[in-house]
Amino acid sequence: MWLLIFLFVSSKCSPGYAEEICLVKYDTNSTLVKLGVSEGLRGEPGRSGKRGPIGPPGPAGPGESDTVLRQRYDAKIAALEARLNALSDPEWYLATNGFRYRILNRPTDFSDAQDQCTNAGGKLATVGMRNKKVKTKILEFLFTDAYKTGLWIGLTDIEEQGSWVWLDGITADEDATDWDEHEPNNHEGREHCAQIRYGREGTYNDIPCSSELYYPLCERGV
Ligand SMILES: [Ca+2]
Repeated sequence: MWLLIFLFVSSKCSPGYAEEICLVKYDTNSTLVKLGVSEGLRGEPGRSGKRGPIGPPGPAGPGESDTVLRQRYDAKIAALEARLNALSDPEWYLATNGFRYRILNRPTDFSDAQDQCTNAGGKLATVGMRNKKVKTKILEFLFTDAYKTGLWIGLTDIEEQGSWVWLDGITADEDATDWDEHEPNNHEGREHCAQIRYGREGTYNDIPCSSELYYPLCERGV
């Protein structure tokens, strides 16, 4: 009997309610009545919930160190300062050694070249001439073929033949001074002032101080 009931219920309920359990009972006439099922069909998925709170910060990544960042900002600040200085004082070139340089436009002799630089607020170049890297940059920027006869710089052996001294009082070490090949040669015994010739990579030549062909290369502090 129970087996028959089971088979009957299964055959009535199973087609539409494959996953559910049918609830049944007998009525007073011993007829099997289906009451329903314990669960309905599965509904549509509900809407997404609200976004959760922001989580705590993660660990520090492999970024640049403070030192590197500081160097980068220092370099940017220096570049900006240089641009501002150039804008505020466009006649003078600000070199990497912190001094300013300018070639004056009138060729003259050594003595007058000194006076011209003084009148312009500087002196014949000395400090920047002792550093080849600095000198190279200065000449790359300023020494055009408009001055191709050459430039006066602040170096002489006027006081004592063969003893070259910069105008700021520093003795020029012969080995460390950037003389051109075979110079200083004191040609005809008359060459006691130093010049830079055009197209000679910034090297020095001694020349008569009275020559009026050269342009003053002036230098002044910031
Ligand atoms: Ca010479």
